[in-house]
Amino acid sequence: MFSRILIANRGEIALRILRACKDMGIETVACYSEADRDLLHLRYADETICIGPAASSDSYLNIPALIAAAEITDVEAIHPGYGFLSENEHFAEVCQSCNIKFIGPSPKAIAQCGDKVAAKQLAKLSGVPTVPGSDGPIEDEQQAVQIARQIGFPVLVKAAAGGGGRGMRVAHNEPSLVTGFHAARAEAEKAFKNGTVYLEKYIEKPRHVEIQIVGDQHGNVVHFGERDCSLQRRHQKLLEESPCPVLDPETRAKMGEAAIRLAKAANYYSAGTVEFLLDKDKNFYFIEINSRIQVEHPVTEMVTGVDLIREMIQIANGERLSVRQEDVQLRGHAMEFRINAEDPERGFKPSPGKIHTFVAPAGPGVRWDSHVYQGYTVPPHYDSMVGKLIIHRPNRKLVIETARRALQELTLQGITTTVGLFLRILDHSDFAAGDIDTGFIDRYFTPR
Ligand code: MV4
Repeated sequence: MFSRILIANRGEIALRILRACKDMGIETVACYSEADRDLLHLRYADETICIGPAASSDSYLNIPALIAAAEITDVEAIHPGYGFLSENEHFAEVCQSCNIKFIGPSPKAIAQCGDKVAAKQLAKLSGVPTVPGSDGPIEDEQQAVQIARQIGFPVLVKAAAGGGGRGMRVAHNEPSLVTGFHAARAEAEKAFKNGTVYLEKYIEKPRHVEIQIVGDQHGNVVHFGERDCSLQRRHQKLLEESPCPVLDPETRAKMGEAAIRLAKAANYYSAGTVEFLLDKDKNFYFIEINSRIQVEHPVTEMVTGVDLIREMIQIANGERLSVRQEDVQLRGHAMEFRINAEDPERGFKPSPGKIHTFVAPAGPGVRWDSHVYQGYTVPPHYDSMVGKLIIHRPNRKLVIETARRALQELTLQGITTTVGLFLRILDHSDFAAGDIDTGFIDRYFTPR
């Protein structure tokens, strides 16, 4: 096993990775920006090293600084966490060429997942259902209109390099498609330096259901069930749960097998997520594949009992998956609440600042993944998530009860958070019934 790992991230995920390393007897090196000297995991790490100024581009995204830190501290591997460089094929390649193990998939698999047109083509080849649309990039507006006539409106123009909903345009008729095609292409070119777009039939009010997979370097791939991530606002997930409240065992098995076929076709190893849209008639369609550990991985850990970060580390070291598919059992129900330093009453405006009073929630069925402590100041430079509350109970109704209690226990004074919003969501009858889709938050919880 590795004797020393560099954690190339910050906040709760850096602490989560450190905890897995400690459990495994692996030494840790924590790197930090000048704005992050007070991060909790720095206190637990075997060594710490500053990698640059506050701006992410100068620190957590600075490949030469990270490689220098890895060389100076003599680590054997780097865990990238999520965000930052986690899905950067170039970084994975640089690590490889410097003889440092990148704890994630191969550079080639990262590249294939990052190109949504390529990923969709591979899905189709693997017999995974995809959304009807253009089989490849759209070159001009005439082609867009021609395909839209075949599949019927509404349609969605999507960026091949897309993420976070950028470079996406819905069109309900031909004039809006022509406008949307050019707008999506310009936005994608600006955001990703890649203006490639493709077209899909627009699925209305879908649920976002994703399958967690893990593969090893010996060709084995296992799925760990699904997460329903339909509760989002502007492509930011707020709450995730497993299992999906409306998924039957047959559809789950079909989605899991589809995800595994795709992962095998991509020679995928490490943790990954295959995203699907689920329509009102329970049809599922592949949309994209994420080649990283995700924020919401704990809900899967709770229902399966598998430590996904530990699996990633073992697999990067060349070991086999610790479980076979038949060993994976889904037990009970789990939900994750993303606690953000944001004000839902003011358009989710970030609310950084000092946490002068802090009490963590605890008790049966409660997991609190967070780097904050009393006296900690949330810096303004990064993501506003201050913690994840994960509830695991025998069924969904009990999860909702325990979540209400834990959210009431959680005390974070000095900053404004999304805690109050979650208490209102838990009291909504549609949410209680599991009747949610990607438009739920905008319909009921966006002021005015
Ligand atoms: C879609 C869709 C409807 N039809 N594709 C949004 C971001 C990207 N991951 C894919 N997204 C969507 N793709 C088709 N063909 C609706 C969305 C979508 C969405 C998906 C998941 C969660 C929230 C969403 C909010 C708006 C749109």
